[in-house]
Amino acid sequence: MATATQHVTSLATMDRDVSAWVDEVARLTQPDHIFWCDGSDAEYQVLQRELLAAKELLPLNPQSFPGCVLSLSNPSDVARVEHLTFVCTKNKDDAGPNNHWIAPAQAHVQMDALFAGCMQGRTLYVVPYCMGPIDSPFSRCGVEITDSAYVVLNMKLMTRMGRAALERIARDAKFVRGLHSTGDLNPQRRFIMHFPEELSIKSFGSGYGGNALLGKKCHALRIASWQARTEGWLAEHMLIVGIENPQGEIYYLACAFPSACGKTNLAMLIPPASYKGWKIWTVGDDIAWLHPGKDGRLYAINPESGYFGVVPGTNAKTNRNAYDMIRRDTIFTNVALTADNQPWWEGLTEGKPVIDWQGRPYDPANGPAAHANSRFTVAAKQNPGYSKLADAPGGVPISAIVFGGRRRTLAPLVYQARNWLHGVLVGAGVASETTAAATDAVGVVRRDPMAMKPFAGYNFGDYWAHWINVGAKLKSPPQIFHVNWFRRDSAGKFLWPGYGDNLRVLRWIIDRCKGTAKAHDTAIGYLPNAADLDVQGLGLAPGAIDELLTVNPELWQVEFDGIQEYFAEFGERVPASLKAELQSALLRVRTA
Ligand code: GTP
Ligand code: SPV
Ligand code: MN
Repeated sequence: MATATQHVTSLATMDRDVSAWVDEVARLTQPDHIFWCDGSDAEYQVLQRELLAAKELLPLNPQSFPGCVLSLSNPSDVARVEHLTFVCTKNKDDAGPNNHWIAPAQAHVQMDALFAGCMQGRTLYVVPYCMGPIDSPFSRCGVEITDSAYVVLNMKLMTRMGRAALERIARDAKFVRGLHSTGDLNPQRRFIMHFPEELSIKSFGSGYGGNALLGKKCHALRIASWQARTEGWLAEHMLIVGIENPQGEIYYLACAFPSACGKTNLAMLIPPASYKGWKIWTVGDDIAWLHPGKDGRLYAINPESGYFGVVPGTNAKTNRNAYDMIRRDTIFTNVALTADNQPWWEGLTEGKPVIDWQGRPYDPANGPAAHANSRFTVAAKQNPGYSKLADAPGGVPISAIVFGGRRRTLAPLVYQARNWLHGVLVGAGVASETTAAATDAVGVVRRDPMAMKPFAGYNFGDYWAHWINVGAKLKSPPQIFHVNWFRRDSAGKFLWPGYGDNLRVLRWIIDRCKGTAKAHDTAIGYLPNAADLDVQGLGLAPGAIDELLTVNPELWQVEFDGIQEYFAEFGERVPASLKAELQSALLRVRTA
């Protein structure tokens, strides 16, 4: 059990509102101990040792994976639970058809009944955190109260956590209140509720990822998107990457792809061997907060300071930087083990599993050795490509916004929107095959506007209107694109090699922003001609590039009809200009 009396006296008196809230929560949840987290490395080590001693964490091979540990979660608790996630606004329409909703008063009664006495015999951890660089005007703070030391360790890696955050909270006089308990991990008693009007979150019954690390999806997307609308900025499910060309110019891109659709990999891309002098700088891998700047450009900060990344598929060939980065001081969750206690997952080319992610002797009949949504948690600074501007208070200027999804058919490798409004339509029209990042069925195409279906904290109709308004404030708005790395041939094989070779597509995107790359106009936007993309040395199958760049107007008509039906669910809240843009898009495919 953690005892840290010196923390209690100093941190507990730093902000009266935080202390009062901690007292109130302690009265409700009745913990045996209260532990204020200072965010120090020493504290991290103490908590990790306690979890190892309690066998809640397993040690990994200290020679090959120093400082690394393994967490095996409850098998019923392995991903976000979208059907149990709610946005509780006073007015149901403000949450919109894109969210599950319960009236706030009822939600509080229901959640407080679950929280009553739930921390008896446990420690209540107070986790002050800052989303974004401590000294950035764009950053926003919160406090997570949790009874999970595993959550505390993750929050230490994922956010600026502890004393400095609490000092900022005392200055800001404002913070998001996030209350979390793992409860008894009974899926019948699991809910993640958001109260954007109160800047608060209550999460019970899960210890996993986005359900439990409340700074991430709950705060930095659902609550922040609501705050962003009232304050004139955008909180988005986007990576931020800087691409440096051999001339030393760096262009920053913000890319929104749905969960497990390639953000971390693109943010850490390794250029193909033929791309001498090109460098990639990672600013963020999952979330971007975007602000119109005084110069009329759009600026991005990454509110996080670590990565909670998908493990399967990571190897020395697909992502050398990620592969190297997670060999020390990393928390692995739900991977398998080799005979010599190294972590193992599907896609690794060396080693073999003997224990699976449920702690059983590995048997292929039980399915994959590592869970498909197994994750690494690691400090961003361990990334060899960590951007020098990742901590810049003002963020980085964005040249292009790129939407994408996982589509076996239809969406070409890349296309460019005509202008901001058309780009908003392209984003609102994103659809993608579902993945193991959430508990529902995998591989089903669903509408996922701006990759924000699970994360927008308010009505999508209002959200699209807000996107249009933000664009109107920009003298030099980013160009908007759409990509699809996941198009397949008739045998089900990916047509595009992906990973590092995606730089070939990003290069065209950057050159379009500079005005130096060619394109041709199609019914859905500007596409490169096959000759405009550098595919030298790829050894693509004959005809593959043509297939990757095909636009089939009949199929797109069906797609746009689907978007129209989807928009209808949002009724009057869909901006008239966006509906008109969709009508022009429909007309173009009908006459193509
Ligand atoms: P979240 O953390 O859930 O938001 O996911 P993400 O968008 O960061 O996805 P990530 O980069 O972790 O990739 C998810 C899966 O897609 C992994 O198994 C990757 O190996 C795989 N993947 C990533 N990029 C590509 C690509 O360009 N082509 C192919 N075929 N697979 C990819
Ligand atoms: C996602 O699902 O988009 C993630 C993982 O980034 S989680 O933090 O669990 O939401
Ligand atoms: Mn994500």
